[in-house]
Amino acid sequence: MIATGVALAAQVSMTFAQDAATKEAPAAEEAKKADVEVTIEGNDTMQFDKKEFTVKEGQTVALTFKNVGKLPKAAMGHNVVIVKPGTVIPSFAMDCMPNAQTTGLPQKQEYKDAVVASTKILGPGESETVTFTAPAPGKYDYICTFTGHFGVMKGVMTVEAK
Ligand SMILES: [Cu+2]
Repeated sequence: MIATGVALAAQVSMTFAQDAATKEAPAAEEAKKADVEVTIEGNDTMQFDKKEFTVKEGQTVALTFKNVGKLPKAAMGHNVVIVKPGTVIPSFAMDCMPNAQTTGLPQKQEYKDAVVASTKILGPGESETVTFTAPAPGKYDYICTFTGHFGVMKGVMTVEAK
């Protein structure tokens, strides 16, 4: 009787575990739930195909970034990092350089705090979707933080009031 009870308990907890796994929706599902979808491409000539986009405060934004280039990631990796208004871009980008092959994110706390949304550094043919809530109205710069790219790979996200 006791043994049966243990077996039953084990079965129940396994079922719960499966339920939890099913609830973790993949990136594509997340994107569908977003209020707005934005896709940006980066290429081998260090260009974003989209230099500006506009969203509304409070919207859920699914941002997909694709590296459509062919050059190896070590030479021509790209990401998208959106930063708060007032961020000094050259200083911010310099602080990201040590992570140019991985996250592309800054080291210093003040710059970490300035990040609104970011993808990791992507190699050729890779893409990533990140979902975030559009912050307060304003103009938000976005750049690629791969070493030396921020000067040309840049754009502006405009957030309008609701
Ligand atoms: Cu880049």
